[in-house]
Amino acid sequence: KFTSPLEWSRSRYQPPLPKVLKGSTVATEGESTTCVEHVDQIKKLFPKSFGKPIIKLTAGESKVQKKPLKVGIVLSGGPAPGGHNVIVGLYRFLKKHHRDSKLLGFKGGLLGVVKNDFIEIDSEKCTNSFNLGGFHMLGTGRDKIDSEEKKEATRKTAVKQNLNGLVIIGGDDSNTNAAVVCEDFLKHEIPCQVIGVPKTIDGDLQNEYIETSFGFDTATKVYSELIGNIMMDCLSSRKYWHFVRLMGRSASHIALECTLQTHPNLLLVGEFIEKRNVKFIQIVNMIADIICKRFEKGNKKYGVVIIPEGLILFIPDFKQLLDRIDEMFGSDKKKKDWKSEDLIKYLEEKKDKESKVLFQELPKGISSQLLLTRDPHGNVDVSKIETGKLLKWSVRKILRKRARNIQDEYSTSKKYFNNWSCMTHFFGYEGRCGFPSNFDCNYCNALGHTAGHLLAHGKTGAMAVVRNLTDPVEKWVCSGIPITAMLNMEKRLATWRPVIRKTLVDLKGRPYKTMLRRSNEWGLNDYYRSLGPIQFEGFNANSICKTLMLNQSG
Ligand code: FBP
Repeated sequence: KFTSPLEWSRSRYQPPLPKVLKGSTVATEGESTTCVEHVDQIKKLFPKSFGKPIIKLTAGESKVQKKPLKVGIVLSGGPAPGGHNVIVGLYRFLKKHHRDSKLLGFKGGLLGVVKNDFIEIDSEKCTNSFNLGGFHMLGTGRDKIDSEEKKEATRKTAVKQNLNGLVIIGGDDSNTNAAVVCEDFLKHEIPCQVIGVPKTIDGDLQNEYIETSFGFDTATKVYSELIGNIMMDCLSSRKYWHFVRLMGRSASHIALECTLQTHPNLLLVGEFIEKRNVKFIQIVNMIADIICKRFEKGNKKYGVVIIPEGLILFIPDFKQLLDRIDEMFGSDKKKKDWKSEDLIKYLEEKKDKESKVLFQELPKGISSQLLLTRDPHGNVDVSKIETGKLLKWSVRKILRKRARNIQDEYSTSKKYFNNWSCMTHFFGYEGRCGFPSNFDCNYCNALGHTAGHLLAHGKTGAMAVVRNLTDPVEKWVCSGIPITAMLNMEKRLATWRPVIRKTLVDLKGRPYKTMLRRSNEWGLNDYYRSLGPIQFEGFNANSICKTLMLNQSG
């Protein structure tokens, strides 16, 4: 059952519950909601669920009938530490609500719901996965319920299983899908409520209602440990630069959090690059400058650069190229195997000389990665694009050019620039299934219970939300927020679709400004910080990521 002593010992950890969730609750309706933007379109697409009020849970005498509930749960999208605790939290709530309640776990993401493929969750499964990483109890997937056939199959599953509720644990795209399924159930009068749960290590599912998504805290702790280890190696061997690319799709939240934790020499922030319209060659020069400065001022041949996974989406020249690729994909939706020659022809047709030159100058490996098809939600598969390697290749070219301009054959700079050594790393999948931190264990357990309370109160189309997360768990506030309140229209694969708006790094926000204030001294000095592994006991066991602390302070 348990593969290591630590798994066994973690499974015994008992997350404290917020006071409000300990007994029976009252669900009060607050102010009604609208959406983030494009009100008319969203209203039209979600006529039944648009504009519902916020639901606040408070402790009190519940008027809810104690009848058994049959609920389905599904994990959707990329794994994030803590997912199992949402399932266990919900299971424990349901059993407490009525001992004949049942929880079905649909397998392999939303496709499991479409195919009516599930397991029944029991107390043994819960004990074996409580406080442990991974999504393997059910598996996950990136399928969407978008076509009429899939919607019909989903309705059939809900009716066949006699489900009172369906809980969808996912990121922005999966929760958008939860809103779509809810609307479809309401339209067809299927008596199955739909509740979403905010998951993603990326940290971009945060907004005026959601303080953070679960998984971000643990994933950034795992990456920070690895970065700290690399930094200590830097200080020891003093001969390599390390380019560390960190997961997080488009937003740079993960990279920013790990920078605040470990103090690398340079962080590239996608959102800044977009705002200032910084071209690719300028980024390369920026990195080369710091490499030269560290060598010339401190004889330092080493350093650490943090690169967000989605950087490429923000670089204006690459953005233009990627938009062209999307346009090309959209021009023939059936074609799957697009080749470099197709793109070059397309760019010639569009008279886009700049994108053509950029594409042709790229190393072969990278250009073919740009042509990989998009995920079912229309997202560029940035985890497969090796931006770190592209930057290493480009920086080396620039440094050699700089070396050629140094006349003195005996110059130490000339020798160093010609022989500059760099290692590239990609930390992504390493962080998605780690042992959840105490914070994520507690948060996910509370989210599971909150989802249960919302279902028991007959609510639908809401996301389970837990707030005041920097306070002691006892004081956390739990509610349900209509998912439609977070929607807007966005262009994906050349088509406008309703989606939850992702929150990118706010360049006026505290986390970014804190990093900016220190960036010069971190650049030239070695103020590296080594965090070590996640701690589950002792004074640091309940530490919370800096992004959340800074966002909530003041
Ligand atoms: P979610 O948004 O579904 O949580 O996924 C996040 C993520 O881990 C991204 O950071 C990454 O770009 C992507 O998943 C990788 O996807 P895949 O698992 O399909 O390779």
